[in-house]
Amino acid sequence: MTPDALRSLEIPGLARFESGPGGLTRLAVTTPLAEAHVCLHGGHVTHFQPRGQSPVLFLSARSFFENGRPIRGGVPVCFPWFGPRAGQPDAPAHGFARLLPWEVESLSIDGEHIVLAVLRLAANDETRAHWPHDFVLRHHIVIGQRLTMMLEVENTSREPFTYEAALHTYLAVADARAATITGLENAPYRDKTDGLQTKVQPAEPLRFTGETDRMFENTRATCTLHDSAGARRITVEKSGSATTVVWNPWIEKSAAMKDFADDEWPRMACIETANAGTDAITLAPGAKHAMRAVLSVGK
Ligand code: TA6
Repeated sequence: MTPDALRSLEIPGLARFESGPGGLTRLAVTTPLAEAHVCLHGGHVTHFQPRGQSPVLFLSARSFFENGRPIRGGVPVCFPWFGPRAGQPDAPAHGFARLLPWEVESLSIDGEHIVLAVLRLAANDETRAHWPHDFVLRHHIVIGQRLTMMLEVENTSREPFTYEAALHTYLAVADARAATITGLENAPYRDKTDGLQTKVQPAEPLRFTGETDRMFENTRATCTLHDSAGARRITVEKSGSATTVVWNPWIEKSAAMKDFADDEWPRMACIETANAGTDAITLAPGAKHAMRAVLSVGK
């Protein structure tokens, strides 16, 4: 989109487009309710901070901000596959949606100072080279005291397609070693740190005691991250999502990631809202599917 087209969408004093890290264009929202940044690269929410709170999303100090590379932190949009692509080790992890520039379809504010930005990614020659289907993604981002993200997938092909998707949310915590996650008690999961073996979360909160990478399929529960060291809770409610992924890279994996500082892992925890694995979605021609995550902060 041209700078003039973006400027015409701005809401004076509340929502504007600016050059962010790496010169990537981002929407900067500052209202009485919250601050937020949304990078057009990847349709990527990189910052959300309700008034009176510290930032809710973790963003690595080492993140790349380059076309073609994922941003480390915030809420990466994973589509049309999750994780490594089956049978194609050279394919970009988590799909191509987070690597491409998105358009701004609309930007508005309501009477309660809640901002709605709708970002759009449609199939093009680059995406078709990876994945031979026509689609439109719309990312509805609602910025108020809470952050609501709704990822809508539309099949504009003439044939059905099956996809995986995730809002790969990196939450900011004061110390992951002292944090717990409730909402997943007794739920089965596939343990990515142990050959994707199926295990069951005990009837107790999930704690981080090492690299943690758990894919809870067929779960629609609200999860709450209890950040005891930060004296706050972050709740992730969801709809239209059957998979929840919980991830912390811990020490060794952090050291192996160029876009992640070695000492950052205690300050983040991913609670990802997804449809992946056996929860992959098949869309008929012309059909749409919406997946929503709502982040809220409490004491
Ligand atoms: O969601 C967990 C996960 O699949 C981990 O296995 C780890 O790979 C993480 O995503 C980050 O993936 P990325 O491709 O962004 O480095």
